[in-house]
Amino acid sequence: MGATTRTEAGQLARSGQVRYHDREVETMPRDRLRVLQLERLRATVDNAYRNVPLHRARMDAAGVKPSDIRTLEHVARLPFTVKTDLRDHYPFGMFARPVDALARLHASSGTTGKPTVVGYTAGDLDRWATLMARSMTSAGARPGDIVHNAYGYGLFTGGLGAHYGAEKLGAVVVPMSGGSTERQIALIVDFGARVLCATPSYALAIAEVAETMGVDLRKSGKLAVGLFGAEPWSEAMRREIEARLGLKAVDIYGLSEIMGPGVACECEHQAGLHGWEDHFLFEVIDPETGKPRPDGEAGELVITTLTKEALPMLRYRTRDITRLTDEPCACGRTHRRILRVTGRNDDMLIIRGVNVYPSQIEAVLVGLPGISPHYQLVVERRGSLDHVTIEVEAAPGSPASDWPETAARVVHHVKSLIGITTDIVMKSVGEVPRSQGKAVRVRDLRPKGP
Ligand code: DLL
Repeated sequence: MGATTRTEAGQLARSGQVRYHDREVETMPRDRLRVLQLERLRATVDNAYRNVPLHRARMDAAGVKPSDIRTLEHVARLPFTVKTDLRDHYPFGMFARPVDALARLHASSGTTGKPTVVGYTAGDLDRWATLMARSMTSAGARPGDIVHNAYGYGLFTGGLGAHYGAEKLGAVVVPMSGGSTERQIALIVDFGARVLCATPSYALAIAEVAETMGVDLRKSGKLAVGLFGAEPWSEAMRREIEARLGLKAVDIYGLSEIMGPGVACECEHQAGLHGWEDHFLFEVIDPETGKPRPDGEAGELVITTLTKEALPMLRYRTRDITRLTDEPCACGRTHRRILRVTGRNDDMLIIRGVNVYPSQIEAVLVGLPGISPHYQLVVERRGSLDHVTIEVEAAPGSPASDWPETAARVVHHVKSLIGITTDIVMKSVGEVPRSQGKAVRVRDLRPKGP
């Protein structure tokens, strides 16, 4: 990553080799960006304090008034907000605007209890579309491109988020949603899509189905750029998808509580995701103590919105584990980068004292001979210890007689690279469920509760 100096980055930026959606904002000197952030932070805190009883009560309890936020560092005086706050104030209790002043609602499906509901004013939607257009441009999409959007449409923010971003960019959107994979492939080829938007696991499923249909998407069709996100994925998976689809796979991050997709996105250098700091304030904290961690250290990402009207969020604990870097990027953008989100705090497995994220196991699996990168981890309690079984598919055409040797190789690699002992169950092609959206990577069979 980035041995580029600020001067080199600036020269590149001025040379016109890089395309920006809004060059002035994207390359704004950091001192000016911080002035803008502080002004917007103060307005956001004011909006939250005045209009959201929960934020007012929490700030009063902490003895903080909006006027106490005089520097960006003072953000650390504000109490955190967590996902259960949204559930506890279901459906509209955290909105800073009356519901009839809003233009749209989205919600998470919520496997347990109530869904989390988020709302947007027309202004919020416009800023979201602009940030998605900015993200798409940074990934390499251009006005006039055909954008095949396979993110799910509906309450999930992926579909409509990418849709309006592509329109704002001046691209031509194909609003596919997930599913009907064969039809998706036919349309990608027939319409000449240059940009594919999907979860990485669904992108891989598209590659696989295309191969079984005898369609080589690297040759037929015009795919050049993929914006993949909504779930953790590894560098190894990126290389696999790029090789099989013949495109540049770019990581895009976001969450509905903060906005949706487009909170951060990689540029064409694929070296971490620029967090759009004119609209969000990013912190990384120690998940145990809640104390801020310096740039470069891994921890939980905490985001404060700076321009949201309907749902201002103060120090939202994302549960996502990542690192921040303000090293200059070769593209000339000055917005700090979030390094790949390795996983969520909630998904972290502690196997005999070793902390493991599913994406780390994925990184080992992808590319090993004899298997396909379709997997699920089954976690069980054996006695007082947690145990992981990796269910992974054999590569198409690999004879069952080879499977024991393949499984032994997987066990060995996982042990030597991650340090945990696992069991492997080899599955035949198609046995591991394919995702059309976010893949289910873990089946947790451990007893619930204390
Ligand atoms: O997944 C928004 C989105 C849609 C992002 C399309 C990117 C592309 P939620 O359903 O609210 O929103 O889920 C948010 O998904 O807290 C992360 O745990 C995870 N996530 C999202 N993007 C990434 C990524 C959308 N690029 C949750 N890498 C977040 C790793 C991601 N995890």
